[in-house]
Amino acid sequence: MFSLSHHRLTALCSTTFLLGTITLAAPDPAGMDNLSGPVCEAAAPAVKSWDFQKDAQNWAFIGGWSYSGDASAVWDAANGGCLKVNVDFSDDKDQSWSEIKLSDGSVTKASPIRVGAGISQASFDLYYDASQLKGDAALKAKLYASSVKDNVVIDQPIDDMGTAKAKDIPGTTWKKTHVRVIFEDKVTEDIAHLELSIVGYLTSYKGAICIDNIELK
Ligand SMILES: [Ca+2]
Repeated sequence: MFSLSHHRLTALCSTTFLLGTITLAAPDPAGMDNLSGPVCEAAAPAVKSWDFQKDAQNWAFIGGWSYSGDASAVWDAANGGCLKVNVDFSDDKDQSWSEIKLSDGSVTKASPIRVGAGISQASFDLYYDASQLKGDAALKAKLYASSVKDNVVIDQPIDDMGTAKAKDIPGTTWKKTHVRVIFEDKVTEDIAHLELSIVGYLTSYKGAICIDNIELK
């Protein structure tokens, strides 16, 4: 069930909910909540999302770790608007963790991400040129966040970007993968700083990658 796309899962939730209302002999609100709750968890609304429809939404390259190339993050009209990250791992192709840090500069202590009931997962779409990932080379990622209380509330490496199941972009060497990670600990403190890092693993990838539909929920 968890390999279904978001839309399929949403549809499944509606169906299950309807079946529940039909088959319950004596429906009571509490029982129906129990039926719909766990199944529909993945369809819960995002606490915060970025769809890059019109601009880069304050995301920018803020620095690297074991990364010696240049990088930039700019808005691009492709894919209904996305964040295009120009990377150059060519001098770091022997590194197993070469990191490009991206951050939404509008997230600060003065204007934090209000987590409400909490954040327990993150997801985003990644578009990349598969012809540049040969042999052992891979792209990985990391999510990092600190709270308004100066605690590190997310420090989550993402080793598997789902590239084995990535979809081809017809007529190109590009692929798209949907990355989703569930945190071990729910984030319950408002976020004052958020980073999404793109990590090169034994890769000399040089050029663009695109990120879209970042979601925290
Ligand atoms: Ca978009």
